[in-house]
Amino acid sequence: MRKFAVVSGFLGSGKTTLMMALTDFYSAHYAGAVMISNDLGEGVLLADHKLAQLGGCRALQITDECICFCRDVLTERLNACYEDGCELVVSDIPGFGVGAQEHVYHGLAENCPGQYELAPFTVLIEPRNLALLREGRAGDMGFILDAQLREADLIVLSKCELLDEKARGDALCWLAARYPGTEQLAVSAKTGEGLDALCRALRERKASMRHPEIDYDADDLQNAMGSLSEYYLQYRAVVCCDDFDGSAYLADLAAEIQNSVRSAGCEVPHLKLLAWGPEGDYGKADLLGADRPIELPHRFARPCTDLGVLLNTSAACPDETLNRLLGEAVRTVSDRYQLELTIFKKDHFGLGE
Ligand SMILES: Nc1nc2c(ncn2[C@@H]2O[C@H](COP(=O)(O)OP(=O)(O)OP(=O)(O)O)[C@@H](O)[C@H]2O)c(=O)[nH]1
Ligand SMILES: [Mg+2]
Repeated sequence: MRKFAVVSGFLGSGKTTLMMALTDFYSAHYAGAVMISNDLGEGVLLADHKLAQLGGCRALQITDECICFCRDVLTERLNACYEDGCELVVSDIPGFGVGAQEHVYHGLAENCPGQYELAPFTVLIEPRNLALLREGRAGDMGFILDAQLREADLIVLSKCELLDEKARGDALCWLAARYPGTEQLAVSAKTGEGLDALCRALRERKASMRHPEIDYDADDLQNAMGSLSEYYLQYRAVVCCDDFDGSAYLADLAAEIQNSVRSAGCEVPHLKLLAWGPEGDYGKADLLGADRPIELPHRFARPCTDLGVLLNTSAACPDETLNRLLGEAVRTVSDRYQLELTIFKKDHFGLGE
């Protein structure tokens, strides 16, 4: 079996965390599975990919291009995975990820007929964004969330442990009525709930190969895309004292960034901070919006003196402003902890420019 699934969904909806849990579960209970992290940025090490590696997952990354537009690279990676004995490959898509049903699924079906079994096109939505969508309070994001869900064969209500049974049932009923022809599942990568049902859906079912009616030139989509900037920073931080708490540093840095982007009137749907020591100990902090609590999904087990750090984000903020704000925040908080920094790679650009 040469199964392939695209996992789409808004920034921060839980795609990477779910793909990690899914590849582990699938490999343990069914057959070999590999995840691909796909994002823009020339020759970079993606935070999502590094996280998957630190978590011990079978993982690959595709950078530089969206998998929508680099079919040769994608098929070369897929073929290598299947030749290596793998049965299922899952990949996310960068940015808002609208259009992969057409570009990736139909592109593969037309150009590589019979080579891959396309699994249901899977779209995640997290409880908070679903509530905003249902209440008509999602603003520009509402168009994107709706367009993503209209591409779906399988809608995954992610982070489902955050909802009680009744709220979960309501959410799934609403999704079923609003997006007819889709299947819905509630899944929590955190607790493992729903993972087996997701594995079975991907293994046993096929993509619908629908042609969703989406106006890719719609002003709402173009405006939202055009307002986004991408920022990437990779550095090494060294500290002389031996009681340095890497997780406290990441949490303080995330808080400093949150304050400065909020003051600048910008929004950061998802900013990832990942740091790791030479022995594989690691910490992660996520900023999921200017007004949401900072998440620390993984903490360092021990103090460390030498760490690699990755900062990746897509933010609704002009490129130069974001570059200045993030640079200042990294300097301010690193000075507070008396860290010596060596920058390895920095990349930033506005998607509308
Ligand atoms: N409570 C809860 N949090 C989760 C769950 N899955 C993911 N998260 C958290 O949600 C945040 C975003 O998760 P990611 O997996 O990085 O989201 P993503 O969709 O890959 O984000 P992008 O790469 O920016 O598009 C992280 O802080 C995760 O720890 C879950 O099942 N439950
Ligand atoms: Mg991700």
